Amino acid sequence: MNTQVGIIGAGPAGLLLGHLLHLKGIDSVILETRNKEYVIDRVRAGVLEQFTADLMTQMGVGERLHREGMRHDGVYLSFGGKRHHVPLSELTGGKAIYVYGQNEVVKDLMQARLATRRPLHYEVSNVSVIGIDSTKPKIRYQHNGVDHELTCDFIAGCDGFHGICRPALGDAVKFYDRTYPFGWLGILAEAPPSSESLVYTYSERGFALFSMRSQKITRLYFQVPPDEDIRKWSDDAIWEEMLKRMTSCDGWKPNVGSILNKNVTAMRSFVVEPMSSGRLYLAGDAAHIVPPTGAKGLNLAASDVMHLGRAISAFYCTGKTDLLETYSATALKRVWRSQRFSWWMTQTLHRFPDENPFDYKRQLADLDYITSSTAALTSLAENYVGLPMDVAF
Ligand code: RFL
Ligand code: PHB
Repeated sequence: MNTQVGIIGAGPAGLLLGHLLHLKGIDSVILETRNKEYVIDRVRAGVLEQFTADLMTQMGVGERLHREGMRHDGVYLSFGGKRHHVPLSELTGGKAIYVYGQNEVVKDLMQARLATRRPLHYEVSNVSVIGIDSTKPKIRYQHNGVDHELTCDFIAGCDGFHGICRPALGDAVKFYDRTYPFGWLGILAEAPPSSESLVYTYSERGFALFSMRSQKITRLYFQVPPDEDIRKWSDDAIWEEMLKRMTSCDGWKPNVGSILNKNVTAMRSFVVEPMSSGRLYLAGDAAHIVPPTGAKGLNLAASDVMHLGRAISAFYCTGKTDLLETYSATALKRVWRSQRFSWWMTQTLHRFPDENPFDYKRQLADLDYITSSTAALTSLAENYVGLPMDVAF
């Protein structure tokens, strides 16, 4: 079996890349270890940058995003019991964020893939890559109990943080990482959002975040120890803690409702450099992880694949490899900027177990400065909606 681009992983990165290549008439095969329902049901990202929304629109997969997604022109930072509004659009020349679940993004992209009739195989196993330094690298895998070998011109490693592609880069790569001494306990609740904007709260009891998925569903998180056992938290205890952290002096608090889903996510920052070796190119979480505080992970996956799609398409149009050669450096520039922002949001809004009263006061002073300086607020806003980048593929 042959294809032009073998794509490993059918999360947002793999599906977006497959569609970008399709729009350029380039053939691909997408391989995914999980089943379709699992990939759709995973509760993950909720916030798309302006760039990601524009990319989806220009790729022709943004129709439902614009119909059902929620455009947010602002966000709140809450500390010392008070909510402070950050007018994102006013500070960034009209840009915004879009609250649209990763589940919905994935559904739209699966639908688009199906319509192209190009291959997307779920529940594959024993995936491995071989010959990445040759011009015909191969992917070996099993599907429905049968062994397959797929010969490709290029392989895209879109298989997330625990995939097999990053280890296949070999020994010449370098890792940069940091783990955090906390995780997030996240819930989906059947409760109409009580605020039109997201609320990031820094309280003495630790970080909490109010977000949403629709007019009926609220998404909430709070900081817990990294290895917290979710079974320790009854629904009542979760709401009690959520309300203690989030209720502000003006009486604002989230609406309480039945909890549909709850889990704990560990937090880390991670980057591999370079993001490619031979004809294997990584994109998305396979190459980097950001703590979710800045809402950047899926957005970085989107910017990676736009660059990779453009580089591969330039190769087929002109035979030139220059964009492929600079892919890693180009992608990493945005990755590091998003790492910086996500780290900064995380360390500003969380309580650290080893902090002392000085650190707590310093964090409050940081938040006080940000919310009282137009320069600082503008910097926050331009990073949060996504640093400027043109959609070009
Ligand atoms: P994914 O989504 O992990 O998809 C990788 C896919 O590869 C499959 N796979 C394999 N397939 C074939 N062969 C193998 N050997 C394979 N090994 C693995 C996996 O089954 C999977 O389907 O990576 P991708 O596509 O790079 O997408 C990245 C995003 O999923 C991730 O960055 C975001 O979810 C991060 N994130 C957020 N990002 C945002 O931009 N905005 C947000 O608001 C936001 N909030 C979040 C988040 C992540 C969170 N968690 C749970 C980590 C909130 C949370 C709580
Ligand atoms: C979410 O809605 O899941 C969400 C929102 C903002 C974040 C992280 C996650 O920073």
